[in-house]
Amino acid sequence: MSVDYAAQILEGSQRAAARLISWLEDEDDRAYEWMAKLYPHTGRAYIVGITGSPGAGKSTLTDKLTRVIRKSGLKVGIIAVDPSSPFTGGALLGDRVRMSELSNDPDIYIRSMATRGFLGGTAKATADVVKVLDALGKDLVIIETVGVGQDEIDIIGIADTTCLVLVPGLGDAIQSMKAGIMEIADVFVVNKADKQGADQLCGEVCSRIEIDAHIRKRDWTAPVVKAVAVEDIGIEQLWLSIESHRKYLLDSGMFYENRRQRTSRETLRMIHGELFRVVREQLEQNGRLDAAVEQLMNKKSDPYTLMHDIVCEWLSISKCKEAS
Ligand SMILES: Nc1nc2c(ncn2[C@@H]2O[C@H](COP(=O)(O)OP(=O)(O)OP(=O)(O)O)[C@@H](O)[C@H]2O)c(=O)[nH]1
Ligand SMILES: [Mg+2]
Repeated sequence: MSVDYAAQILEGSQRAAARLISWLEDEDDRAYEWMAKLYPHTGRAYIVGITGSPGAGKSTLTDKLTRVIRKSGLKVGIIAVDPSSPFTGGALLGDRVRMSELSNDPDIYIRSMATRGFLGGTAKATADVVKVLDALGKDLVIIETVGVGQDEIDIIGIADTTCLVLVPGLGDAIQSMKAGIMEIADVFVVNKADKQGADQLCGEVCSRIEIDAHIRKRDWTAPVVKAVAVEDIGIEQLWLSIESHRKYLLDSGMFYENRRQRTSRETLRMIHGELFRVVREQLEQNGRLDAAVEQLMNKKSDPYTLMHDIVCEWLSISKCKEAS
């Protein structure tokens, strides 16, 4: 008899979850049958994003935060989205947490994911892994990601509460963060507060938040938490801030609204990914892509007309297939 992965995951089998996640990472079609079965059982877990520059202390914070959360009995899933960055000496979250006693706790599940090589996009793969951990019974899923590129910002779009980790001594840290990343933060963490310049950075962040509050009428004012992750300082405060943001979302109705928008984005992203895959496959197989490139290189056509023609051709082909 074949294995019912969905049933096993719903019963809490981490082995079954690991298998399904591997299929998701390999974009193996077998994953989707089980994902479809799990979908009705998802949506329960609260999702926290921890983002920031390479080496800011995200993994250390996640490790310490997880210990605090576990005290309340909540089950935690952790996804470390690793951009395989060569710039930092920071340990992979998986390694860091595995080194600590957290690794013996059966109610914690840790998974690292590389961001390279996903045709369908890292954000989609991450969103799928969140769903698996949710179905596995985790109450809270933490996603650690480096907030540098658009892809990472998309990943953070998956979180209910996004924590942005800043550190003193990186020059004008706020200015250098990619535009848009300040806006998505619900909680700011000034980590490595044992280093010089922490107070100044807190001040800068606070005034930025104040200016922002004037521009965009938001009911939630992002708190700024000062932390020294390696010394376990500020972690309880961080957890309280996350909890109060959660309460704000629930009380204001934003929790539902945000998730509705996320579901809409995810659906569009999936349709986009699948359409692109199918069209591309066909264009490559029937030689149409090569022919188009040839025309463009010889200036026999232009990309605007060609794009229009290809889409129209493709639509009529699918119409014909539908009719036959
Ligand atoms: N002084 C000081 N060092 C810290 C603090 N928090 C973390 N570190 C150190 O900073 C380094 C990077 O920490 P990580 O937790 O791996 O940082 P990260 O943001 O996860 O790094 P990447 O995942 O590589 O981007 C490690 O050597 C930590 O021990 C802190 O509060 N103060
Ligand atoms: Mg890390």
